[in-house]
Amino acid sequence: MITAHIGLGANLGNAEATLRSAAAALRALPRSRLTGLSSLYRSAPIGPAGQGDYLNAVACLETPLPPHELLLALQDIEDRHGRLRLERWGPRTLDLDLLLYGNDHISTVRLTVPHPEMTHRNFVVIPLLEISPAACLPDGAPLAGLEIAGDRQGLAILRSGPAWGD
Ligand code: ROI
Repeated sequence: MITAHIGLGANLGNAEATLRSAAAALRALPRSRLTGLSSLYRSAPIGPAGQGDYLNAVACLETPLPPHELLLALQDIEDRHGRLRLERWGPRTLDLDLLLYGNDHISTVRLTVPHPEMTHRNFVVIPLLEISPAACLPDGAPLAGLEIAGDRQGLAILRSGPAWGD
């Protein structure tokens, strides 16, 4: 089993309903176990202006799936939520990013892990640390030591706690 961290993001349609449904789909992945789900965050958009705020969360998954199989499973969940791939950096119905896959470094045409932008994005690092405070990059650097880990600018908790129950 490997511990994988997955970033969830949405800013089109009913983003909260989409992320709830995506979390349920992650829970249902074969032979895998969802062991952590961060609070649901609202975040200011990074990228082109004019798009709405995002909702973001991070999930922790224990899985035997090899990285490219996990990637296909994530893309399948994106597709089932009507992901439109219109423009790079543009708005999306659902974005599932493989952030960390154990301590692996993966660099292929299809997949780069750790996710190349993750260490610059508070909407990834802060939710990830909420569920995995001791998480490290493959080189051993603790995520908690990153400057972005202390930068909550543009980030707010919309639903706190486990599984967003009310
Ligand atoms: N901005 C925020 N706040 N959250 C995201 O998930 C997100 N995803 C993206 C881009 C367009 C880079 N901006 C984002 O893919």
